[in-house]
Amino acid sequence: MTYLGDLPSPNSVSPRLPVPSSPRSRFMVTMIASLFILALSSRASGGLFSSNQGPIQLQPLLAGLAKPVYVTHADDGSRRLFIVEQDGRIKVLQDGAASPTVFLDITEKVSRGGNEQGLLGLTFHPQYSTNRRFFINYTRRPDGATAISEFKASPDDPNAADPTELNLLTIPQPFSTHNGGMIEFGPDGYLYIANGDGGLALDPFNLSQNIGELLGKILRIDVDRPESPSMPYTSPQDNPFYGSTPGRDEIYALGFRNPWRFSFDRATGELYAADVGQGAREEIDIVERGGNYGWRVFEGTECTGLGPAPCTAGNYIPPIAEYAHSSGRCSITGGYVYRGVRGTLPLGSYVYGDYCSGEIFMLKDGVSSLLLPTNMSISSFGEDEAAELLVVDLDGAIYRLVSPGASSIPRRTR
Ligand SMILES: [Ca+2]
Ligand SMILES: [Ca+2]
Repeated sequence: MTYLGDLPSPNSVSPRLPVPSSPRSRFMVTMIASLFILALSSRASGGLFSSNQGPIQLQPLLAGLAKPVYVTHADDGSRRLFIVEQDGRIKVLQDGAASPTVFLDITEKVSRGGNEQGLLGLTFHPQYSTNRRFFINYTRRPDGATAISEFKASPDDPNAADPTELNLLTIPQPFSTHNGGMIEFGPDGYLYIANGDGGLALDPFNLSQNIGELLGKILRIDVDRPESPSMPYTSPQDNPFYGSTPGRDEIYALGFRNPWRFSFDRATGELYAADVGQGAREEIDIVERGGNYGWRVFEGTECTGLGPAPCTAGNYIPPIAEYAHSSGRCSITGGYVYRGVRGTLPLGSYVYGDYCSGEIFMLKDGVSSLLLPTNMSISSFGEDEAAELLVVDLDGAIYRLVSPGASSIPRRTR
């Protein structure tokens, strides 16, 4: 079965497939939602999407999860996957296993007010296989502040974490929304942290443009060179506001509203951040050290009228791609540049989605195309160790992106 014949006209693209009642039939719908040629008109898409073709499918990997918001791997050769559940659990899935087990449970520490608080991010140290260090980003009880903390895997059991927490950084949050959440090591070995603007509409305190604040920023810290026992990290000296330069030392780039998900291109090292917009524009940024990405002066390339007049675009780095709130689209979920070896997608294409519409998109050579419509609430994408892509449905499931015509699973060589 294909949905090709069921497609509405390009001007009335339905953002979601019909949602069947049972989980099983819902699985079926997403499984069979294979790629088709869909030339979205400029009216429907804001002129940002073109057509694309080639088979791509969702292959169910896990179901029955509780609000999963992320999936990643430890890059330790185990081929395990680690799933983050928003309430405060990390689960580990052995290679080939049917169900995961609990790796860490900090639900009693996690504030879950509103939709956007919770355990939001996880990353493993580049030398995890020898030092067992991993890092999380969560909103803490009781005040909802963002906590960046380090844990270690148990020395006795690689599938259980030692519950001892080392807090690195605490960032007060004025409101419950726009907590960012991503945390990931860059190719430079530093830890990058995404922070939203603190919440409410239109950044009421103008925090994203304030270099004295950590909100509305992407931070970069060095977790291998603690400053002191009470200050377990330092800021790299080439951070833009390091030392006597006015501004917080931890800032790497500024002007973000809610950069929920970012990733590094494994081949080029480029940092792709997807910044969730207010009411008009969703955007993808290539983030450079010291760059100002515009919020709240600009939402995408639109002047908000809130910044210094006139709105001077030259002072800010524009997104490499953006789209309007239309056809049910309202919140971008950043993904990954595909660098796998199975030929699932064109090498170098950036895969992302929209949480509200359920659509999965691909950005290639500056052109965005619709890869796959789904009925998911796409909370995140992820990579396995071999750089194949995963999709996370907040409603409880994780899928692999697969191409039926692509090569079979290669054995990893290390
Ligand atoms: Ca400084
Ligand atoms: Ca921007």
